[in-house]
Amino acid sequence: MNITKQKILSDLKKVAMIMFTKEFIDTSKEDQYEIFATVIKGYLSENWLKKNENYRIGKEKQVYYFSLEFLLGKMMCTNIINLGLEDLCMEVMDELGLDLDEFEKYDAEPGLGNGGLGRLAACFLDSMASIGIPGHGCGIRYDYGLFEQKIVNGEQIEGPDNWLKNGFVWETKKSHESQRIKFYGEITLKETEGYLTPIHTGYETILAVPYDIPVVGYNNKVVNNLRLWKAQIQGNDFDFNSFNYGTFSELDEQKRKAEAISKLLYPDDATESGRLLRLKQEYFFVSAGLQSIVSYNSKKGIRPSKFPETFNIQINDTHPALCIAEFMRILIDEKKVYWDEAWEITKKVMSYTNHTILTEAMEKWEIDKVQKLIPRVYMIIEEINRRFCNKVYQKYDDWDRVMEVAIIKDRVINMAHLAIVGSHSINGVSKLHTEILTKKIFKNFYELYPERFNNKTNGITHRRWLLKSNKALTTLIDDVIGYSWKDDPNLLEKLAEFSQDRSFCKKIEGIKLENKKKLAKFIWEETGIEVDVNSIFDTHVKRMHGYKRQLMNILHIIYLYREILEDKDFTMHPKTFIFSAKAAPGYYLAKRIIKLINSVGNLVNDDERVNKFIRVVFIPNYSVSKAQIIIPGSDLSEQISTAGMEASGTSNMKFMMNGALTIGTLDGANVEMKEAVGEENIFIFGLEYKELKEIRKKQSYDPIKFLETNPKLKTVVEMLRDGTFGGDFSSIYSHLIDGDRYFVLKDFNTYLETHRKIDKIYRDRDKWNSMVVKNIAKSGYFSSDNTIRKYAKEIWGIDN
Ligand code: 26Y
Repeated sequence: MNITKQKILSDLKKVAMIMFTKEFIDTSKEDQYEIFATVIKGYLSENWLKKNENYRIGKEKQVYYFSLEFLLGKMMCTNIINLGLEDLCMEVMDELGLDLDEFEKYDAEPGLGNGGLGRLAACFLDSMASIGIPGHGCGIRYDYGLFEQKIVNGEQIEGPDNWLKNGFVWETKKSHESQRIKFYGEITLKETEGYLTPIHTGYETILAVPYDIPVVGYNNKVVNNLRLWKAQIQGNDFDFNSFNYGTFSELDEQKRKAEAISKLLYPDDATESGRLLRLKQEYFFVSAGLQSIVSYNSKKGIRPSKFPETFNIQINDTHPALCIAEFMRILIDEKKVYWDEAWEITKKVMSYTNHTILTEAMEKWEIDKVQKLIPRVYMIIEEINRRFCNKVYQKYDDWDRVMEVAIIKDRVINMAHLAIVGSHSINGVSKLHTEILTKKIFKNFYELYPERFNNKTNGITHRRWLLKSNKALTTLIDDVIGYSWKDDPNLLEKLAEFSQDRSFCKKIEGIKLENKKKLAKFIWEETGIEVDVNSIFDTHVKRMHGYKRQLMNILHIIYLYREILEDKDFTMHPKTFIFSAKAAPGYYLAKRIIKLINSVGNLVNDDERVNKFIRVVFIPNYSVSKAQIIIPGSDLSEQISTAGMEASGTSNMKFMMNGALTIGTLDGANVEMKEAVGEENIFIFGLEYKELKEIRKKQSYDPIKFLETNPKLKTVVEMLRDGTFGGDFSSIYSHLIDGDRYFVLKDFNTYLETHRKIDKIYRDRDKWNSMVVKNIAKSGYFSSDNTIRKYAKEIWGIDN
């Protein structure tokens, strides 16, 4: 299809007529957005259909990325960029006197994820399409995404994220491909023709209705699919024959119950609460996805034995780990495959990615719940466990060892164990994280199956995080090294030779300043706080969690506050501390830290003696679209997690790509960032994983004793309970004193020193700029295209 300016203009006219029986220019802004987005959707649909047809022929091996979360962010602009229509759309907008940025405000934002894991899934979809791998997402179409955060009196208040309220242009409902999901009931086994056939009675059926979202590849005509399932009552239309008020209200109740499954995203990112509705969600989308994949392949005449050559399923953390058992159920019960063969097929098809080592985030389900909700699947899990335990026993002749790896123990199913036993590949998301998995968390499994474990360091898509969110930088890079880096971000390396080129560095500095101005304006609009664009924008954005140590950052700010007030000769380059973070609604400490940040902010920002040096802002309701403004406008990226606790981190890579320098611990992918840029171009501090391990082993960390030798820090900590900040922060105080597993105080001094060093270097702007350029140059390594190529080659057996 040849798309020209004229064509777009005439399509806008046509679609306006069809949708609103009006001339385009006579419609409202919101309607104009909808018309425009619909026209764009029309342009990608041809390739979407074509790609689907290609897939139907069964030529290429398919990948299905199963994830409970896809944190997509707005899609209009990235679709335009990937379709190669950016310049043309700009021209059209100019001609019509309109503004794309204004249109973008109306673009719904699917925030269907908590944080890193969900955003990674979205980056992976973009990369799979862009490098031409037939990879599709499978998830849930939540009516409500991650809660909307309001800050009232400095505290987080959660509200619903009704992202679908004005509809979602990019999705297409595919009712005819709905699947039936069975919950509850009883199983009896009957032997017929040599098979043990389970008879399932008394079950409830929920209908899973798919909504497809196109995933557009970059300039390559590929459009993959993200399929999100919505839960509905079966036979959505009421049966009017049996209509009477009694059954009507019963039906109403049933409808409400059924739809509850896809009603909302659970807002916990690291504490597993074992809620039944979440288990329902997990089985719901796993079963819907697998049934549709299998029925589709069966229709094409592909036998189960060929499944491993036809498709792979990547399990995003354990949330979809029921895939293992559900796939076995389909193979054995529906496709009549014998257990042993089914098991081999399952292992070849499935692979599992682990995203966290925090014990409280490890999914465990009580067998009573699972047995009741999905009785047949439970039987299969039990059988998988029985066979596996027997094998391990044969190998070690030691039941203690067996119990260490058992899938079921103490009447609880360990989902990670199920995922490992049923997969041919288990990967961590950074070098350090994978090392911790093999040496510690899954040590016993690593001994059993060393060949299954591998590392795949995370990545980010430069299309959203640079092309879309930092146009000025994109254009400058084009001018200096040409365009090819857009297809191959590794070529950003070419920028390294300009790191000593003063005029280039000044241009980089100028772009940063412009982005800081945009961010300053945004901060003003969001918070009413005025910030100085010549100050260092020091940014800490991510979920609020103890291990991410926002607390260390705010303690540092309190420390500076005191120094400024007490030391007449105090001086520093002014700094603006920027925070944005949502806390899980039930995570008390995290919520208190939000309150503390806001309270300290009030004190600091209102005090003229202090605010000439430092200011503190908390931007409410962090989201992908906000990150796209905050990250390009930042100078310094805070990646200060307790070593060993952040599996990878991905915002660290986004900041790097946008020319912010990193202050960070040797944790997650920071380790590899340091390797890539060299230790002189990143500010690394703090205790290392192995050192912390020693301290834990010897139990040699005593915060109270530690504070005795650090009087200044002690005063800062005391301020948490002396009323300085208005509220009661004694819970934070107690947390720090009672053995704090995140070692905030222990790392404080080196953190402070590192900030001092940063202050010095920033004053030598040429040096700073040159470090920035080196970071941008090395950031291509962290492109998710690289990551996905490795998944494809080493896990999915696809050579691209
Ligand atoms: C079980 C449930 C409560 C749960 C829900 C969400 C548990 C964990 C999560 C999310 C985990 C997560 O986002 N992990 C992050 O994954 C990123 C992508 O791999 C990593 O970069 C990041 O370090 C890790 O914390």
